[in-house]
Amino acid sequence: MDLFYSADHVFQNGGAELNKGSLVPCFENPTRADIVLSAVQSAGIGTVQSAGDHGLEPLHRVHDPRYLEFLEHFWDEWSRAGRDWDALPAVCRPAAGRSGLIPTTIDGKLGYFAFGVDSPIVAGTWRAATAAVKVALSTVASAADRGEAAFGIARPPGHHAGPDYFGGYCFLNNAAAAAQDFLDRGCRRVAILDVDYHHGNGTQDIFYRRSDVLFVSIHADPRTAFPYYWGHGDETGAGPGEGANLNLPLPRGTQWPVYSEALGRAADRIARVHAEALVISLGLDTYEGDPLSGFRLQSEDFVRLGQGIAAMALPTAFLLEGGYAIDALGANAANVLRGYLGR
Ligand code: OKP
Ligand code: ZN
Repeated sequence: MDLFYSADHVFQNGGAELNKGSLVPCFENPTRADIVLSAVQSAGIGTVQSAGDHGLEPLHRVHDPRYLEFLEHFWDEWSRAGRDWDALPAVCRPAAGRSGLIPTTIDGKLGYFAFGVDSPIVAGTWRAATAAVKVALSTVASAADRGEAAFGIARPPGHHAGPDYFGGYCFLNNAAAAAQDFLDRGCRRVAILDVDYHHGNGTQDIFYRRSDVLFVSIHADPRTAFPYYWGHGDETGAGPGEGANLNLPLPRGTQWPVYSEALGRAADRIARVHAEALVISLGLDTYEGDPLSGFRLQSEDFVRLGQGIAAMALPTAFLLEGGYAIDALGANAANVLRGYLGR
């Protein structure tokens, strides 16, 4: 299996985030990708390659140009305002607020494009986030060319980033760019299966009105878990996308037997729409030891997850999303891939 990595992920290195009302070191930090890199290397799953440059065209097809413009140039503007510290928005534009009129001051812009205050923008955010997209597109190129699976160690994660917003540690939606790239390479329909503990609200929003991308997500019930305001079972898509969105929320404390039923329902739906390629938003924060989450999957369950995904029998781009139990993160990632490969 081809594995892709970019050393530029280290440039997303925020200092602190708000957790339970106080500032704590960022859970989403550079250690994560390096732990996963060394675990998959020592498990002998495949050779790790540096992400290549495939252009960023698919990114422009899933995000609003004004948002990309903002994110690319934000740090210059922030610096010109005399600030050399991490940028955390103090406000977020509410759904009922006026949209379409972007404020002209830096603080107004920052809140306009944010849906949460948990994701510091730093000097290297654009560099790291675009590197993660390059990882995603390299992963798709391998999966599409070889008709197999490939794994991208994408960091920062992407599934909470929407058409024009960041939050939940996500800035650019790696999985959405990957799905778009499969389409641009000739697939008629692509499925995204998001197995992160948290609902992939950004991915859902990007494809909500489209029928060419099926979005399926297994996640914690949003009544009890971030991102709280998306992810219920009655969000089924809209307009031409009606029926192309499947949310499978599960209760806190969920263990493998219940999880695996949801995985079966996901597999059925993916088979029924005749998807020609699969993107896996591979969050590993469903692990019982995860410090942010509340499911109780064991390390061996990730082997079963990989087996279940292999049974879908599609060219597959696995992309890392969340997972914060640093001690087990590498083993859990390797277990998914081992299960997939039948080892
Ligand atoms: C990102 B991914 C903790 C509060 C929650 C957001 C969680 C983002 C999860 N400070 N912060 O889906 O793993
Ligand atoms: Zn998560």
